[in-house]
Amino acid sequence: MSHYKSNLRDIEFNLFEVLNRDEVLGTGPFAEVDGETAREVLAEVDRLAREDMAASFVDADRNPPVFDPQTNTAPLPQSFKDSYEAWMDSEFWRLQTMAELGGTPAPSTISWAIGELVLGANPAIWMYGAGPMFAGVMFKNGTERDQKIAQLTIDQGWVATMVLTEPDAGSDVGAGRTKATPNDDGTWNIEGVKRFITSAESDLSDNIIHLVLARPVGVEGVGGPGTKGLSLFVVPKFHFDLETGELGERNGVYVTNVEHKMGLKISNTCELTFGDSSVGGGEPAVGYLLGEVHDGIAQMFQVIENARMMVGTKAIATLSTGYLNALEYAKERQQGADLTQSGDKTAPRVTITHHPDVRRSLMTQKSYVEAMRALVLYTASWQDRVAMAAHNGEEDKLAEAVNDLLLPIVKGYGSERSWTLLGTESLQTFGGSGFLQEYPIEQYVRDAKIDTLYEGTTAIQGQDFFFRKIVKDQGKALGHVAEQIQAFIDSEAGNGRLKNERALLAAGLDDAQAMVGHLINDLMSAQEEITNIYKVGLNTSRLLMALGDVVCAWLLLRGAEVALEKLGGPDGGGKDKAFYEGKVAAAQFFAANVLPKLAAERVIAEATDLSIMEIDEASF
Ligand code: ST9
Ligand code: FAD
Repeated sequence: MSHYKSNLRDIEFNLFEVLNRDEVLGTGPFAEVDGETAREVLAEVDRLAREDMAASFVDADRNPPVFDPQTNTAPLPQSFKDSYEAWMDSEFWRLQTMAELGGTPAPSTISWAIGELVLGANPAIWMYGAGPMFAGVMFKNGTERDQKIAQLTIDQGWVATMVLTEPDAGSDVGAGRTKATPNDDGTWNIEGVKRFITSAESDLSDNIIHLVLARPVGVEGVGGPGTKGLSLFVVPKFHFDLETGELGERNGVYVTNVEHKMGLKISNTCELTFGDSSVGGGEPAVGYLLGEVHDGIAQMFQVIENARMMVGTKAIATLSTGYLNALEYAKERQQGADLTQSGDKTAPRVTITHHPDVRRSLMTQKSYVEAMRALVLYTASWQDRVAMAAHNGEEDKLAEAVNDLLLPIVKGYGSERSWTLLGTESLQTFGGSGFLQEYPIEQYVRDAKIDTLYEGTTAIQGQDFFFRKIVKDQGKALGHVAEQIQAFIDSEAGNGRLKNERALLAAGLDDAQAMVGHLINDLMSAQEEITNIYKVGLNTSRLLMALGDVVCAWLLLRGAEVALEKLGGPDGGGKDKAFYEGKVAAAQFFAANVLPKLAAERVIAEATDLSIMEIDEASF
């Protein structure tokens, strides 16, 4: 039986009962994907994920690819290749592919619902399979030449990569030293060493397209310091005929190492060497400037935004299957007597679901998972709005800004909460058995840790959230979301059943807004006393987590409102009665157990001083 336990019912609850996606499906840019089609696709991807894609999850971890320094290759095990093929052959990736490139675009909400299923079953499949999405970035930003490369990438099934990181340029991408020198024929020679590049080598496709940030040299007006001096180059593993895609000579970009990792081992993480005469055949690494414009970091951020959404969704998908595995175990494992009979040594043994602390743990997992699934799909609903406006030749600035605001919550909050809860609650539910490879949780914990690290660590997400998404945006997007939350607080949502929860939400929102205000004051005071900016830096991650809790609580309560309506309907929720009661219980639990903690976070933020910045390093 497969490791992967999906929750299609809750995905559909969000899509169709809360976010009313039937209103957008089959319309405008999504004309080809109506509600019925979307439901059928979700059901089929769910099956594929649980069966074919999940099938190689364990084998791929126990028999990871091995780097061969003689050939600079790292082939993948057949079991994983079978799972990958099952996904690619299904062609459902066309729902995330531009129409101009042969795709059938679905709303982002549907795409990320599909994403959850694939990422929960076997995350590396989504990553190796992202070629068509990368092609979209090449197509949108590219010249006619780049657009042909984009089409070939899809038609030939080529894997693609995002290449930013260097040994001395991780979070600080602008410190990158890889350089690009122009050739007479308009191409560029790339030289340098990149580190930690996902999917940079495999035997899944006969070519690999690298999107590489490098600094142009010898060209006036470009290539200055920092991220703004970087340009984006398309660098193939093999040269090819632009019209037919037929492969030609080897290009001088070689994988020179594959990392040994804690988890997610099937996803090759590579050192990538460009244009080194002592590596491979010593060829130059020839690249094409994307779009023939030097706008690298902005172009790369189109990829990064998608990848940050992907990482958050991956983390949350893993927590979801972690919780459902833990729940199944807890329903079967018998241990101890019911607490009310603990004095009676002959009392019958009960399943551990009878123990209050196990119930607390299970409901903690359930409420966070459902909150964060709602967060992913709510965020995606803003992306739907962006796409619908674009289809009408318009820009929806508010939708763009709210999506931007929510992305670091999806990525930073989603990955931190998921990874932590997988260890402290999901694994813990299994007792000692959780530590064994017999159950999938230990692999989940290892595979999910990376989510707090790549695509910008949590610290970077916190800074992005405060400085860019709140301060630079002048609080517009945050103000809009806060207004929506306030309107819910002021409403009669839940018909009296959610009164206490709305009060808790009001207090949580007040605490989080006070933290924002306090950080802004600290930031302003830095104009007089520059070291006060440290006080901001000491609290940006805290703020990200606090606002994540508030948004999640609100989304859970909105779901509870819908569930209460169903329960109050003529059939009392019908066959879904237990499901809807679970929705209400999770929202109430989250409000009661998570929101009160924000008062303490606020006190800590408001009391922040500079003492830890002033203490000598030797005293750490
Ligand atoms: C990695 C990969 O870790 C891990 C998994 C790979 C799996 C790959 C496959 C799956 C992905 C599929 C994707 C397919 C693509 C699909 C697309 C579909 C459409 N938002 O603040 P400044 C820009 S990869 C937008 O001064 P610094 C902006 O242009 C490695 N743009 O920054 C800005 O200019 P302006 C990941 C943003 O101080 C300019 O940058 N590595 C944003 O120079 C400069 O901004 C990282 O993530 C934003 N949020 O540099 C690095 N932020 O202001 C983490 C910046 O004029 N480090 N821009 O608009 C950071 O993010 C740093 O904060 C920094 C700082 C590098 C941005
Ligand atoms: P550092 O930047 O050295 O950070 C170390 C610590 O310092 C972190 O805790 C960080 O939060 C903190 N820190 C650093 N700067 C600041 C700051 N200014 N303020 C506060 N705290 C700070 N990169 C790619 O380009 N493409 C890929 O496909 C890719 N895939 C990856 C796959 C894996 C498995 C791994 C491990 C990494 C991958 N990366 C990839 C690189 C990844 O994005 C970086 O590891 C990440 O951005 C962090 O950089 P770093 O490891 O150099 O850590």
